[in-house]
Amino acid sequence: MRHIAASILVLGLTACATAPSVPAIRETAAVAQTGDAADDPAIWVAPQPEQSLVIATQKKGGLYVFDLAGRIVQEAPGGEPNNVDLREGFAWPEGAAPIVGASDRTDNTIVLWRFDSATRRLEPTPRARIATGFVEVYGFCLGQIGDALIAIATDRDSGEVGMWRIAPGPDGVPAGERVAGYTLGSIAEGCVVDDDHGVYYVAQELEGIWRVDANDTTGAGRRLVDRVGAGGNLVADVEGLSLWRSAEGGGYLVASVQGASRFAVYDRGDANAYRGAFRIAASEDAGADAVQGTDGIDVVSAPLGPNFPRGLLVAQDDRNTRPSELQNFKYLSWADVMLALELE
Ligand SMILES: [Ca+2]
Ligand SMILES: [Ca+2]
Ligand SMILES: [Ca+2]
Repeated sequence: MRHIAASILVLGLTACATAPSVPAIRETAAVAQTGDAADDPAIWVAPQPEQSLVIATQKKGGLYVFDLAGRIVQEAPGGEPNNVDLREGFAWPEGAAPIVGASDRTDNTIVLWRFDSATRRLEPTPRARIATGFVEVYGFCLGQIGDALIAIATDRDSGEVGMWRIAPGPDGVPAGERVAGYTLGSIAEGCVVDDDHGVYYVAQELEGIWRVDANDTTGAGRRLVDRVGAGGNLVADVEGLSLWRSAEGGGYLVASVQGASRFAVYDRGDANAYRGAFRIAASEDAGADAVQGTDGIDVVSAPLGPNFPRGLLVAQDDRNTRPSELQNFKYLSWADVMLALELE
């Protein structure tokens, strides 16, 4: 959601004066749909890291799969998948393999696909659709809490948050049982599950970032990590959330701050201390333009070859320029973020 309120713009410009810029490494191919169409990425880390892939939504018509060079290696048209996430090791009838999920606005379901690690292909036909009961399903993320695979989805207007436990049904088809739900009261989208800490984060776009215990079925114990406006470091809209995970539960929470075209970074630990914010500049070879008005993001800490020695961050770019093209995603080296924000 985009608000062009003068006060927000002024706030954003003031606040981002202090945010250092980190150059993109490259950009993906553009999506084939006009307007605001690219939305949210999920990174699949391959056993051979340089073969890793980025699965991303084109929210008017399907999924794209990009390689680390930014080339389209697969398209899976269908539906209106808004946010996407994945987890390894789902018990498919054929054996353990990654599960990919998305929030589909055509029928307000959680849609689930099998990903084949061996062929590096997403099975284009979904294996299951789980009805959310929402008026308009919006945000989506997956998590593994102990033995339980969980899916979290949000409703666009009410900010309702629902949690489903996902498990293979008797026929091997993934089935979902709703296990928690509550309403934030206004638009909420981005979310991410911290499997190791047993919590998840959800972005209420106009308010801030909430941290919620995965066992808190009513959301009553949720804590505001950071807020929009006075007393906070955020500017509306707060969009995608992701985690850069290091050993023993360390690392960082990253938030896409659309209203200021910047990314806020917090410690992943219990206190979620604010570590600063950065912007994404054009790549040094000028092959990729800077990021404006960012939406969904994903980040991994696994080394993915010489360009991404401390991991990869993928960010949607609202305006893909130089040359002027339809929307796409930018790739960033997390090592450059660590340098810019003096992390570790
Ligand atoms: Ca979005
Ligand atoms: Ca741009
Ligand atoms: Ca470009």
